Amino acid sequence: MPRLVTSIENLTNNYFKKGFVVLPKFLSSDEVKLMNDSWYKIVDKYVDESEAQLIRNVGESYGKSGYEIPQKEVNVVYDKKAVDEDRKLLGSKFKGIHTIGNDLHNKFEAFKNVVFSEEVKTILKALQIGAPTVTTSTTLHKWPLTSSEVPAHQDESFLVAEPHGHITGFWFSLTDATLQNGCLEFVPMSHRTVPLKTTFIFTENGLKCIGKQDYLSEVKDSDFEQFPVEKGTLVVFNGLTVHKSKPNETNEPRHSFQFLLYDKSKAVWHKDNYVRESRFHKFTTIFN
Ligand SMILES: O=C(O)CCC(=O)C(=O)O
Repeated sequence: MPRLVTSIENLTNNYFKKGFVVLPKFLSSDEVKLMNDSWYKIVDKYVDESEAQLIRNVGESYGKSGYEIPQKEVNVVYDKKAVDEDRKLLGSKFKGIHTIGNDLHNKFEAFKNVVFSEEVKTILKALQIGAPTVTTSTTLHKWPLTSSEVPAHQDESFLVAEPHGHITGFWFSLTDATLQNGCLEFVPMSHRTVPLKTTFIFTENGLKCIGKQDYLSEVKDSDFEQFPVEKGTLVVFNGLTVHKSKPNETNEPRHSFQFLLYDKSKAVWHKDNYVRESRFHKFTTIFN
């Protein structure tokens, strides 16, 4: 069972004031191990060794990019440095994976048990999220040599529910996340101070930028605070909080799991979102 080892007051104060809260020791070592074993088995069973289906940060030459509507039971996005010009994987099918998803919360016990746990429900109630509806759940991996940065962003740019302000992310470290391997970095209070100026919706030509192109140009490097955490830590953050993570500069991989939800009692999911329901991917409301 996950554990909440902080007071509700500390939880809500940090989340509402700073836009995020760090909750150490939320998962036990056994739970972390089950989740790590689970994504490994998922890749082993579902992922084709021959070529990368989806590639992140890709140039025109690959034709396809990570920004396609996922069409498989399990969708894996590779880092660009993990594939050659012909989309062939340069190493094993594990190394160089950026994300595995996007529906782990519905399909695989190790993730389901955490997403629908009583402790997560306690947090959602404390944050007054009336109808928390999970839209996507993925593991994210930073492998040595292939990982690149996750650039500064607000999740609400890519997950659009209107009115804005009703998206929350739950991020779990499945290894220690350190200053050297790409821990999370946040701009404190940015959920209040940095207005959402850009959203991306999905068209037949890929993602279309709505609003300002010079996305987050006013945010400076020095505005970010780094949050190294031990494995098993949960970080809960507001969808408007600006965050990023650097590449992994070590010889060991960094793994994490995250799920993102919107409050269906207060906002409506945009029909042209990149993340959408399909026969492979269902949104699930945690309180029913
Ligand atoms: O795990 C990371 O490094 C970044 C995660 C992130 O940006 C997100 O969950 O929105």
